[in-house]
Amino acid sequence: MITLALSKGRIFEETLPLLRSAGIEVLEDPEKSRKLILATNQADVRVLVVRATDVPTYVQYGGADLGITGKDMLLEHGSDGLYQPLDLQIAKCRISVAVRADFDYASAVRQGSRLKVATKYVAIAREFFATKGVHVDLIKLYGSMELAPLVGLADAIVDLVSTGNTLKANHLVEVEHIMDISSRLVVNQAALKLKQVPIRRIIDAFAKAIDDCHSGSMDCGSSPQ
Ligand code: PRT
Ligand code: MG
Repeated sequence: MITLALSKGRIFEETLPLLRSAGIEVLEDPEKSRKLILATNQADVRVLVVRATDVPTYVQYGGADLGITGKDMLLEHGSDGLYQPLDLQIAKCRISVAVRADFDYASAVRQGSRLKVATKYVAIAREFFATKGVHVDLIKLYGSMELAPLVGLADAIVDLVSTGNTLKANHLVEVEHIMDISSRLVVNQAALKLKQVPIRRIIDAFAKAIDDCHSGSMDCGSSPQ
């Protein structure tokens, strides 16, 4: 049995065409079903539905053989013991610093002010501001970061941006582009040794599907950005 860990939402949606090109069809829609283990048309392949933040953990400890997770998750939660053979180039976005449109970020940085920064990405934010030599107080949040500057909880946020519509709707502006993010295929090292043939087959099929997407010979849906 080969077990693949996926999160619901954009990663699941954007993984379906890759699975299809590997000959794998997921038999149930995780948005409609309450099942957390989904069967596929291949008797020896199943999909686990887990929280995006938990995908690396499932694969690290062998609860799943493979998983698909954002680079943001790997940087924030670590990637020890994970083999990362492919950048799948799906669920693309960027991680940025944003502030209220009326906050003068450049002069706050120039003056060496201490910034209050709210984020779910504490490790990424700490590293970014340390490299820049900006002193920050980091406030850990678990969602809706965009709210923090609006109510005075923080001067700035570090969050994912794809279309920019969420920032715009909340009168925030992007002031730093920290890095580009996309999703990665991660593989449990022991599983790769024990189930080399079927896992390699999936990796190769995904690699071919990414090439086909880029050459335009396959319709891969629309990925933002
Ligand atoms: O939503 P939930 O709390 O259940 O889980 P999650 O937010 O951890 O997961 P999910 O499924 O939302 O995101 C999973 C992965 O998708 C992330 O780890 C990223 O690698 C990737 N991804 C790509 C994104 C986005 N684009 C994205 N735009 N994840 C989140 N967003 C959010 C962003 O945080 C912001 O709130 O969308 C909003 C901004 O979108 P725009 O289009 O308005 O700019
Ligand atoms: Mg989300």
